[in-house]
Amino acid sequence: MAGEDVAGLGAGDVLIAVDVQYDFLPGGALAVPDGDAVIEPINRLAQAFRHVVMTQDWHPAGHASFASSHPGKQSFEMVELSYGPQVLWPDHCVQGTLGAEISRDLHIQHAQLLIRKGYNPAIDSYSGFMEADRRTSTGLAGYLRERGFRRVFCAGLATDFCVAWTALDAKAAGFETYLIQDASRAIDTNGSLARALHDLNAAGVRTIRSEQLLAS
Ligand code: VGL
Ligand code: ZN
Repeated sequence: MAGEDVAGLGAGDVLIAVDVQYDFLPGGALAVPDGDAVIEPINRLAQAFRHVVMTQDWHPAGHASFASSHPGKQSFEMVELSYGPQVLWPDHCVQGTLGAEISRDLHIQHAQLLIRKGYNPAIDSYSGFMEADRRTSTGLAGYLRERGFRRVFCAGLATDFCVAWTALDAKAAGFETYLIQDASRAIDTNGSLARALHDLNAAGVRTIRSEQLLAS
């Protein structure tokens, strides 16, 4: 279904390409099913945006979100950390490793800012705006506000974690916010995708498709 058109893109709009990194792509440490399917649509979308920002999951070795940091625990289990429940992940996006690099197949030479997140050893950060303690800011909201953007469009990996949390925080920061579904792919563990879509909808983040932005 085409869906309704979203009013034409302009100077007040920014695309956030979330975590298109080798560890989330096929063969990576935390490969998102069909993850490489986001690359072509994001490349196409990026050409329609004057302004593009990227995020990069960027963990120190031994990060608190890694199952390997919790003896006896397995990936995708939950633990309780100081700030609340945390899903445990395979080691991924370790600073300086190939898996942490943004895919070279992403062609967005005009990207203007790269926000790294998850670098605090004890706190995860799915969102590009706010760490999982829900207090520590990355500075992204202030940056986008100072740039004068009004609408934020999110796409990338993974729909149900970093893309959703980034979109929810963009909306909470006062931006009109969209999640571009065909340019995103989900991990979908323990009902996480359904929950994320529910939360996005409840928060007033609009889920759209690339066609609604791109002239056919
Ligand atoms: C992500 C799990 C752990 C993501 C990052 O980019 O969605 N998911 N770290
Ligand atoms: Zn991570």
